[in-house]
Amino acid sequence: MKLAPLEERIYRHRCVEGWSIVVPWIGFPLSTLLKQVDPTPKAKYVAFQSDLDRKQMPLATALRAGIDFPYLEALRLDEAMHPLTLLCVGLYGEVLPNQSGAPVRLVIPWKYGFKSIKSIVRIRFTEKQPPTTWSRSVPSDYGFYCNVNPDVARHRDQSKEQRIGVDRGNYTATRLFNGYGDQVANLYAGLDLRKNY
Ligand SMILES: Nc1nc2c(c(=O)[nH]1)N[C@H]1C(S)=C(S)[C@@H](COP(=O)(O)O)O[C@H]1N2
Ligand SMILES: [Mo]
Repeated sequence: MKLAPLEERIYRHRCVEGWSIVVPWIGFPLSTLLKQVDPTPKAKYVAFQSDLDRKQMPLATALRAGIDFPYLEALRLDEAMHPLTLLCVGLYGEVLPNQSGAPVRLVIPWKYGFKSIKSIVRIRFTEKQPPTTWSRSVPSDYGFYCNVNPDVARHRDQSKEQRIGVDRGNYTATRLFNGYGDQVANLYAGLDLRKNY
């Protein structure tokens, strides 16, 4: 937390299950941390791992939860360095509570919520695309990128969403890149977003 001044960032959060919310997060750009490390040119991706404490988390098994643990996520290096990608330590003016991902989590507002990995204990640079929990578990639904995209259905239609506490049974149209396209679309120039979902 001493690396940079803490900022409040008000972002839309879109879960792949069809709900959305606006959250005032607190943190600083992930790039601030990554720039301290000076990776070699071989570093193409950044891999993240969540805490797994079997004593405190006895139900964190593939049998009980349907996914493998520890929870893993990853970004391409340019996505990780993007100024919108937040290393987050708080929300609503408070320190992150455990269930929201204490002590530190990611917030990547143009991707489905599950990319915003919570309770990070390990960050690595890699040369090859790292495995991620959901793409390993259900590859037909979850690719590596998982950018919010109303035109690519997954286990459910993704063209609309319910804003918690606002839509009350109605729906709001989902926007490509969760509405952050003017800032991030250039990261994916030339990439077929249907194939690279
Ligand atoms: N370690 C870990 N990170 C995680 C998850 C998880 O199960 N474990 N769930 C993801 C999903 S599906 C979403 S929508 C967001 C939810 O963040 P919240 O709990 O702050 O609402 O966290 C993401 N990060
Ligand atoms: Mo989610």
